[in-house]
Amino acid sequence: MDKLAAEEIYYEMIRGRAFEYAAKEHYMQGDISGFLHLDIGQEGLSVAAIKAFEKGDVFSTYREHIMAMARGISPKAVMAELFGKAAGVSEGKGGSMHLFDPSHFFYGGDAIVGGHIPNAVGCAYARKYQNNFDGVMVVFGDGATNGGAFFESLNIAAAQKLPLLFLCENNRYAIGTEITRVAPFEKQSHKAEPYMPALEVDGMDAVAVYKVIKDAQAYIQKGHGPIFVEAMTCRYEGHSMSDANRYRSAQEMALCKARDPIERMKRVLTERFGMDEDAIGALEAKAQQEVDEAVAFAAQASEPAPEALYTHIFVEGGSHALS
Ligand SMILES: Cc1ncc(C[n+]2csc(CCOP(=O)(O)OP(=O)(O)O)c2C)c(N)n1
Ligand SMILES: [Mg+2]
Repeated sequence: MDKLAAEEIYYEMIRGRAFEYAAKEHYMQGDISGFLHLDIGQEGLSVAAIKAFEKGDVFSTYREHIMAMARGISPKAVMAELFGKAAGVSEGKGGSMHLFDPSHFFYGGDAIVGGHIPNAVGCAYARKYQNNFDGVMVVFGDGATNGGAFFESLNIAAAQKLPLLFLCENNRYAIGTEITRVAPFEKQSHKAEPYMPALEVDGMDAVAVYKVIKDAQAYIQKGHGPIFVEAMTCRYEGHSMSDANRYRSAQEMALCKARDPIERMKRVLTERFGMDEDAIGALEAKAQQEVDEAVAFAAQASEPAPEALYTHIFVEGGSHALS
């Protein structure tokens, strides 16, 4: 990774964390309703994976604000979506879990755990049919790997040699359920091993994530078929805003935070690329300003018009094949 990429990734990580704290605050103030799942602690994984997967299509879970922004969707459009405003990326009708923008080849956000994995398989099938091997990346949690759709997807992706990158964000919890209570092993990559190459990476290390995803995309682009990457990570907050996070001890949380991805990336910038504290401070100020502007934008934006209730329900005219 060169200095430019490292700086960009660090910037988007700190902007992501500031964004998530702002979303939390505005949720508590009642500006945001519905569900809200924060990605604090997992920023390095979200940003580096998306930046590394340069071309191609992305399908994600509901913990996707930072990934959507890393794909190029503006913080204003994401925050406005959280506020339920018409200027939101899904026109205010999707909310936090359904950030959807085909112009950025970013197809959500899905509220159904693992429900988006078969959708990504379908997209990968279409891309192969179109002779396009940039690939599809599908991001899901450790909990999602216990569902039937996940295994069916591994099977068909391998049988059809589809250009599909499975990225498992293993934060060891599905809401309050610790992974070994519902799976026979900690590493979910074991489930993929019979079907395809399965790699592991430290999800708290953005530089390592960037490299492994670049390599995985190169593998797909050669037409070898699917590949699986498991990134071990840690979320700092509760599962969603209604989870007080009481099932993890203070000691477990301290161990998590000792691996903080932002502090780690900051050390890459200072020690490897010689950036000084002033330059880093300027990035932090800029990130906070961008988030403040996104909140101000979302707060003053208009609600969707009542007629919007009747659109985006059925396919309206024309072909909706992937472009
Ligand atoms: C099919 C389905 N079952 C259950 C739920 C309720 N639910 C929402 S999130 C979640 C946990 C998923 O955990 P994981 O896949 O590890 O993702 P994480 O939240 O840790 O990122 C559950 C069980 C759901 N949304 N969909
Ligand atoms: Mg999980």
